[in-house]
Amino acid sequence: METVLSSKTKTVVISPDRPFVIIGERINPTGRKKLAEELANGDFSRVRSDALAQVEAGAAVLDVNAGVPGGDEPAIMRQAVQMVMDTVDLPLSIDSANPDALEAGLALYQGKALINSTTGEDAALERVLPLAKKYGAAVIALCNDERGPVQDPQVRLDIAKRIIARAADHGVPVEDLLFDPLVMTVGADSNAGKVTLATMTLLRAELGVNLTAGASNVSFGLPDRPVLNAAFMAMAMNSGLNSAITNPLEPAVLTAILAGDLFLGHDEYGRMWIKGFRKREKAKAAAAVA
Ligand code: THG
Repeated sequence: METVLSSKTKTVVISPDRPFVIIGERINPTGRKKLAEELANGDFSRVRSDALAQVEAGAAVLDVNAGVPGGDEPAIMRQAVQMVMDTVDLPLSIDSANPDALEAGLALYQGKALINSTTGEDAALERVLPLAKKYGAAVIALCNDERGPVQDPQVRLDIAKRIIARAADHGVPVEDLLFDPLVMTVGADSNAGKVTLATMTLLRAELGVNLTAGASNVSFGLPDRPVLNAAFMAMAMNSGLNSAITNPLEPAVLTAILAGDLFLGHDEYGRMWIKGFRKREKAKAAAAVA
C-alpha cells in the first residue's frame, strides 16, 4: 500500500515498508497566540521560519492550518500555502474543517497535496471527496462520524470501511486515503491511548491501509509532554502508525521516530540513526561555541 504525495519536484511515499513520514504540525495557530495574531494581520514571516525549521529537522510534509478565530480562513490559507510553496519544496497537508479553506489551498498548490481531513459523516464526505477527485489529492480520513468519537476500535474500523466504499464511489482509490485513528488526550480519558493503539492495529490488520495521526494530541493538558509524545510515538509505530502530524523540532519525538524506524527494520545499517546522532552532536558543539 503506497500513498504518494508530491510537490513541484519532490515525491513522498507513505508505506508500511518505508521509513516513517513526519508531517510537521507547527504551522497551526491553535494554541499559538502570537502566530494567530500575526496571521490575522497578514504577517506570514513565522510561517516561513517554521517551514524552514521543520524541514531542516526532518519533516517530509508540512501541515498548514489557517484557523484563526474570526479570521478569513480561505484567504489566510491561500497566503500561508503560497508562503510555504515559496519557501520550501515539499508536499503539503492542507488542514481545515472548512471546505472553502481546503479548496483555497488546493487551487493554488502545485503538486499532489494531502487534504486534512474528512470525517465519516455524509456531509463531510460529499464535500471533501469531490475536492480530492478534482485536485488529485490524497485525503486523511478521521475514524469518526455523526456520533462523534466512539471509544471502541471496532466502531472506528467500521467507519473506515464505509469511508473506503464512499471514496471508491467518488473515484478516490484506497491508496489515496490515510486513516486517522483519532488521538485524544489521556489527560481527559485514561483509556484514550489504549483505544487509539488498538484501532491502529485493527486498521492495519483488517484493511492494510496507511495511517496518520495528530500524535501530539495524546498529551494535551499534561506536564512533560515531549516525553509522553515520544513514548506514544514508539508504541504507535509498533501498532502500525507510519506517518504522523507531529513536531520534529522536539528532540525526544524525533529520536523516538528514528529509533522506531531502526527497530522496525526501516533503517538499514542504522544509517539514519547515525546521521541523526551526528547532527545532534554537531548542534551541541555549535551551541557550546556560541
Ligand atoms: N488529526 C488530523 N489533523 C490534526 C489533528 C489530528 N491537525 C491538528 C492537530 N490534530 C495536530 N496538530 C497539532 C499541532 C500542535 C499541537 C498539537 C497538535 C500542540 N501545540 C501546542 C499547544 O497547543 O500547546 C503549542 C505549541 C507551541 O506553543 O509552539 O500541542 O488529530 N488529521
